[in-house]
Amino acid sequence: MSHGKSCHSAAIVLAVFSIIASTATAEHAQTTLRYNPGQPGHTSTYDTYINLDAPTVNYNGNWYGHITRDSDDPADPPEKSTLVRFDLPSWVYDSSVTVHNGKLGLWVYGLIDLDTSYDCVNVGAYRINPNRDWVDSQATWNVFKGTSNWSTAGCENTTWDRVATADDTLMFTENSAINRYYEWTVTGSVNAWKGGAANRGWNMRVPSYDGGPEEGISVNLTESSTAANRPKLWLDWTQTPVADADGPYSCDYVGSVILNGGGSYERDAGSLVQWAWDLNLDGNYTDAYGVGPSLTWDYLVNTLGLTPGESQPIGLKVFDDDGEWSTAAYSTLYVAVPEPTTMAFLALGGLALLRRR
Ligand SMILES: [Ca+2]
Ligand SMILES: [Ca+2]
Ligand SMILES: [Ca+2]
Ligand SMILES: [Ca+2]
Repeated sequence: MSHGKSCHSAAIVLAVFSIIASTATAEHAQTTLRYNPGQPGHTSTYDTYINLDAPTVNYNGNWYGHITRDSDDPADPPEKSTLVRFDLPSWVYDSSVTVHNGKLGLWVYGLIDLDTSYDCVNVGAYRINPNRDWVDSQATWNVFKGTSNWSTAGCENTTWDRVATADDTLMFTENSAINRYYEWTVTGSVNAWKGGAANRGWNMRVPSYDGGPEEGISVNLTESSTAANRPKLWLDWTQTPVADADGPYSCDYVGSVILNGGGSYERDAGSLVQWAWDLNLDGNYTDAYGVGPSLTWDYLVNTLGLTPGESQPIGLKVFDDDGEWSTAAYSTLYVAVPEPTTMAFLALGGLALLRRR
């Protein structure tokens, strides 16, 4: 029975495919995109610090920023906060791209009054609200641009200026090493922007500390002459692959046809690991597997139920080493009719042979 044989081989292929798929998902090859000002891949970074003690002064143009607190009362604002934003290229927003991990890196060159074993400050990355289109050369403790005031000075209003909960918070103590990058995990914010919220970057602020005199950290900003020490954003991302079903195809009566998925490709690092075909277009991509499967007329007609004499749509989806499927690509497959056409063709051929004699 050809039916039984076909179903059996399909089941084996499916089992093998399951093993390949789970292995690929575990490896999850990803691409890392790094934004370093002045380095390849960088577009634009904007930053400045703002200062409670000088609420109308804009500090853009300085190579440094401060992130401090000097009030024990958690209801009070911090002393100095640093605003930072990175423009992202348009492809990051494409639905084919998934950002798995985003890290904001700031080069810490100094600790401010962290000099006893009791001293500690927490520094968090708080996403700034979409309606706060702050301008680096204008923002101060009082305004986010021009004469537009923050709802609460210092970008402190958790309804209108920034989110209430940090993407990530790092603790600094007297033992924290300086002259190195510290990285805040900011995947949530990057995905919020991918989801449609306008990107206004982060307010880097101290939500809490051990108390006492002003404490905090000092960081290099975009104006730093050392490009390697400027703010950076690392994104680990994957992109779905692209299927190409090629064709159109034609299968002779009791012959076979070889499909060609070789034009399909992976868009990020890594490779394709499976090609899955839907030949009766019932939405199940389980009719054939592989980049170039060979299919018999008998399988197409008697197992899949394709109608001889018609050109029918077929679909291909490809699966990559990141564990992601492409969207479907389509082509057409013509399956030849059995006897009448074939017999007529043979008869005509025979006639032509006869006439040549
Ligand atoms: Ca700046
Ligand atoms: Ca991929
Ligand atoms: Ca990949
Ligand atoms: Ca199918």
